[in-house]
Amino acid sequence: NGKIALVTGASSGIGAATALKLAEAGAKVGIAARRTDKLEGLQKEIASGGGEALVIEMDVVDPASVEAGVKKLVGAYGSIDILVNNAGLMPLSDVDQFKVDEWHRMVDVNVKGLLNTTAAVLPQMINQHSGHIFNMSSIAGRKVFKGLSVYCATKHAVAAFSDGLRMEVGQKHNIRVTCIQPGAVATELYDHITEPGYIKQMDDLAKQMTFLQGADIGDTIVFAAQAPAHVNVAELFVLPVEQGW
Ligand code: NJP
Repeated sequence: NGKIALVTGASSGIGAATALKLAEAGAKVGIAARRTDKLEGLQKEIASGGGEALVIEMDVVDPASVEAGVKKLVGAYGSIDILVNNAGLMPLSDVDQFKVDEWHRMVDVNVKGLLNTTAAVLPQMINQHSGHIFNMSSIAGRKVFKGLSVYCATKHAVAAFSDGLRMEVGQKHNIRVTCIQPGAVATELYDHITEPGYIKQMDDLAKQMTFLQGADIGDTIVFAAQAPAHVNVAELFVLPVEQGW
């Protein structure tokens, strides 16, 4: 309650649902993404529930865009208590299909984008001597799946970076770091797969189990954010029951 949050990739899926949940819990939320029409819709939805959100047009790949977005949020509300590094994409293909552009895009958004927002927000949290950073890794950050080599590499990188970040800023700067590792969540993530074989595989997976909803992840983020100040929920590994492990 009364916290200021920044959620990247807030225009759909997990990010949008998390922004809603944080706003319901009393945070003022900077909602960042490239599709501002979607963000404006979310802003209205949050306002209709009595909450407050600020639309921030942001391409996480572009450090200048990230800097400007963070400046806008701090200018409006004066601080940032929570950063949810959520923007990401997952186009599936096998390595021998050489979709090099897709590999680069995943590295740019899933890894470099997350580093850009972290670099832009961290000085503010260090000044405040408090903060909470949530990094969106994945079940693909613990295990490798066929068709997901590069995606898994990016999500392993996010998990590794989260552990390092926690070591380096946790005690020194009183900043909590939570690595989130969801299983299958029903979002637009699967709409960007271009390989027919993998489109079918994902459709089949959706028939085999009830996927999580974005709101399920949003609830766990609110849970970790509301933990007492001395508690760092370091990892959230959240799966559909039927996905098993
Ligand atoms: O997917 P989707 P999710 N700059 O497609 C944004 C991870 N995850 O909610 O810019 C800024 O609905 C894009 O916004 P826009 C996954 O890896 C998911 O499922 O307007 N933002 C949109 O809001 C990812 O890290 C599952 O196009 C950029 C958002 O990213 C996170 O959850 C399982 C951007 C993507 O929303 C959210 O994905 C798992 C850019 N350059 C992990 N590029 C799952 N769904 O099953 C994209 O383990 N975005």
